[in-house]
Amino acid sequence: MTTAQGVAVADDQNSLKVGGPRGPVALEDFQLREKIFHFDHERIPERVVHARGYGARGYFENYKPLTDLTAADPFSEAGLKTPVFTRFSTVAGNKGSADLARDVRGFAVKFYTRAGNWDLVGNNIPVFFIQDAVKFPDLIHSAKPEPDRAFPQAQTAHDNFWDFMSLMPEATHMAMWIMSDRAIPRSFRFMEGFGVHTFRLVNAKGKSTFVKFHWKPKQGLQSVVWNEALKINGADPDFHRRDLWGAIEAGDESGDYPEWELGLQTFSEEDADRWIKEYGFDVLDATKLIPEELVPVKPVGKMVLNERVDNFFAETEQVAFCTQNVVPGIDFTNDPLLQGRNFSYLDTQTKRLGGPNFTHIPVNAPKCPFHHFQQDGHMAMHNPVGRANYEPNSWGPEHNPKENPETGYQSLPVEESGPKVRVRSETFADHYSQARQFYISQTPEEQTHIADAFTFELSKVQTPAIRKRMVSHLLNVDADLARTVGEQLRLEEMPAPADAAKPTRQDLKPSDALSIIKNGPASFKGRKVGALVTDGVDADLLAGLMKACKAEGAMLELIAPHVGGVTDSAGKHHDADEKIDGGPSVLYDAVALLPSADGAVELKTMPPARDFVADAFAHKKFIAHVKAATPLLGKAGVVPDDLDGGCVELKSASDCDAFVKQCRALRFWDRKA
Ligand code: HDE
Repeated sequence: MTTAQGVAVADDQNSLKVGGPRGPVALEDFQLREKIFHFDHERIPERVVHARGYGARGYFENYKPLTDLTAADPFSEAGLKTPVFTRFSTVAGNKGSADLARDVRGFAVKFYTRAGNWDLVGNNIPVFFIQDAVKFPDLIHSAKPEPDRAFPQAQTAHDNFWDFMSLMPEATHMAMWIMSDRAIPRSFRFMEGFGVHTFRLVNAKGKSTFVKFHWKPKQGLQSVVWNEALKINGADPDFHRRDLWGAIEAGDESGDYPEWELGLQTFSEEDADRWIKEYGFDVLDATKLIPEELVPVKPVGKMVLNERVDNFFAETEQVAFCTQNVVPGIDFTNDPLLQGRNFSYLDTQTKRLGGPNFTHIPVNAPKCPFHHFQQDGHMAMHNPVGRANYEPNSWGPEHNPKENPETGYQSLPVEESGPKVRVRSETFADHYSQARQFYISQTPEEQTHIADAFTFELSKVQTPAIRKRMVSHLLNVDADLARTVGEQLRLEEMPAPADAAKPTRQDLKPSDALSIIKNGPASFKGRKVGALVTDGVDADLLAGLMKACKAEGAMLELIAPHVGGVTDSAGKHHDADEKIDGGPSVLYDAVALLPSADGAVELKTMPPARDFVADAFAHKKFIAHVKAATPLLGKAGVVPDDLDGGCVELKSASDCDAFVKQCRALRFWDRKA
């Protein structure tokens, strides 16, 4: 061990004292002062939004050359692998907030291409709250803790947020998404990502095509239910980061890493103009999406996250994404939200990372060669060599970078004309039709979750007029939804529908792509079964369940009364992954109750064991159980009459396969819980 100056340290346990071991500490103790000084400066400002995040390294693998569409390097060759760094995040909470907040998730990918860094800074929801960047500070102020009281943390369930939302009709479509289960994903691995804005792809000939970017998780979509989210936040506030870390760690053994396919919706300016007339949405309006039924999403490559970071701060905290980091072949559109973002990211990073040289930090530096005359500033790591530091100059050729019109970035020469105005486009005026389309695309179960989420959030709102105003917008989305929420809030009277600039279209067809349940996984791969075990657990059954999980690519964890583990019926010892109060069933996708007869009697007396069972049942999880678990089920309020098709009795090891296959449906939604 040395000091930061490289001087070897002889004693790192004691400070330097004058007059013997009980004397005052000497100012001269440079070793102590340096250590404490550095510690005092460990924190940097957290991101003003998306503060809580988790990142990993990986690669993007391109399927086929897309040179017809774009000159962008990652799409230039079949099989080309471009290194990436991806950071997932929540938006509103601070750095230490819990992972299962009801919130949008950030989905930001930095591609280290051979032509420079390209950042696709997206979210897990394809639309946004607002249409113009000028409203972003208002939106975020309203969502963050209220300024006088500094609560609630990482929650939108408060007056300020719903006050703002109910005064901004354009936010209604997004309100539907954040009140859906999209805002409480089971894992980063099981959620989609979207570039949100319309971008441009530009080919080598300068031909531009509009594009929307989509990430689709290879293992299907999955969310938790709200009551689970509330409990997960207590049991494991790091649920999502632990999940990603664990999944990549498990991949090191199995070779199966978290994967997403990148898909493109491509379309022409003529298509875009036509849709304004036909469907009433403008592709420059970030509160709208393009239904996949209208423009299918074409898969073009896949992203694999296969490396955990070596140091969270160095990479995940210091990574700086920016929408204006584009490479030749990718260009912007006039989406006013995107234009505002192009300013914001660089600006905020200069403050957060302490100066203009944050591109020198390894996670932010391009992996391709780079040469420029930017110099000096705080913490300059790449310093120019030689005499030339301006252009044009007559030095060189060494250390003297020159511009290159052939390979250099060319902005698309888009023609713009007309007056300079501070107005909102008429084509952005339909605020409800796609909100309705989203709602009618959900399964009945998902519609119930949306109504319950609105009810929960608006029940935390203390001002009745705000609750009512929000319901007035829902009346423009769907009368049944508005009525259900109104009744669940016990509104004294239903408000009139909010004034609408454009009437809600009733002719937009449901889109299956918008539902999570309709886009679940084909297998139970990557999911987790929690088995509640005690001494005397049936050895054959346990082995059978382990085998069935392994065959499916699922994980099995053992939860026991003591962390020291259990001894099975054949006398074999098994370590426990969790002690019962540290491993509630909300942390698992399905559960197995495998106590011995004596064990069930012991578990019956333990509140966490009763909660384990009662929650699994209420959250409509698949439950495998042995006969001996009947008294425990009963104590948790699940009597024999309640046992439905989602509760599977394991009589022998051969039943385990069928149980794990059944779990592919993820939940037994028909349960009357
Ligand atoms: Fe961001 N956003 N944003 N945003 N955003 C930031 O940049 C901003 C928006 C998104 O993991 C900040 O480096 C404005 C949409 C992600 O490091 C800041 C507007 C989408 C991340 C900022 C938006 C996003 C950020 C804060 C409206 C989805 C986290 C720290 C015009 C397409 C990136 C930082 C990471 C972060 C500004 C709207 C995604 C302040 C002004 C829409 C994933 O610059």
